[in-house]
Amino acid sequence: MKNILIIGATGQIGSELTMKLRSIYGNDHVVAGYIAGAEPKGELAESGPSAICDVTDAPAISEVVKKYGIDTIYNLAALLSVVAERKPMLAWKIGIDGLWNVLEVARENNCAVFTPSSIGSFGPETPRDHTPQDTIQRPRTIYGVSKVTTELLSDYYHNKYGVDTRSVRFPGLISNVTPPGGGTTDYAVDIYYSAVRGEQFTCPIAAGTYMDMMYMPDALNGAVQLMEANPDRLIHRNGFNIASMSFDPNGIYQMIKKYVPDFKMVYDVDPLKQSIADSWPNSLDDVCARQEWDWNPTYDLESMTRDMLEKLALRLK
Ligand code: AKB
Repeated sequence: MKNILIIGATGQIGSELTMKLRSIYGNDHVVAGYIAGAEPKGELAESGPSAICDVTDAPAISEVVKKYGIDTIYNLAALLSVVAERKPMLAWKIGIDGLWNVLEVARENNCAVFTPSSIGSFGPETPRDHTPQDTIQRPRTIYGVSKVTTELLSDYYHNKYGVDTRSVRFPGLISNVTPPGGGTTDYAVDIYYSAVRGEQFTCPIAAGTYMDMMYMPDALNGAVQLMEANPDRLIHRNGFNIASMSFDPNGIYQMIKKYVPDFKMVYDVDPLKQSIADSWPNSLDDVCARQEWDWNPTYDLESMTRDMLEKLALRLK
């Protein structure tokens, strides 16, 4: 049985991933790591162990790993793209100094490590459509620079020290549980809240801007499936392109309108978000993930929209 530590367990991905991992490996085997001020609440707090575990504090990570006999770390601590652009040094401190801490503790304690990369690891010189697995990565954002570094440093620890590092390049993640904070793709979550509340949505991204997106259940399955994958089949490690849908603001708006006919959207483009979105690919080619570890997402825009509207309507009632 695995013993897992999630760093960033109360964030957008962590809050759902912790519960999923507990349902697979047992509640007592999954420790929710959090920072002061972001304590787990409700089911997350009650269903299993939790511990203060700041990614910038190497001794604290080491202590938790030893105390719980951890063999696998999901390192989810990061600032998203827009907020990182406003606080570049903090983004680096959390994303890269933090990653060094995690990788060193993993090396000393023989842990496997999952650290997400992103579509943000690509830049304007990258082929925009069906972006290949191995291609130009010259991002213009600090978020992207830190994600490319994450991939390289994780590969370095695997090649040099044999640490079992693995990662995926997540697209914009859409979930009805914990909202994202400070990402370029957040509009694709916020739009559902407006639709369910009966409010007009003001879109910060221009029509015609395509980005890869994914429903959270597929993203969580991908992370767990990759960490369970047979290492002999892995040609790549950090990080795999994964994809399930690509749309622009009008595409998601029209899909929501099919179920909420009175829904209205206007545009008020945010220059920072737009410039980031313009530097990212339209859609990734995920053939390597499909071949090397059987990646196979289940949601498309329509099935995700039906589920988001249903779940949010129940929660916001
Ligand atoms: C962001 O928009 O910053 C993230 C991402 C695509 O990595 N959701």
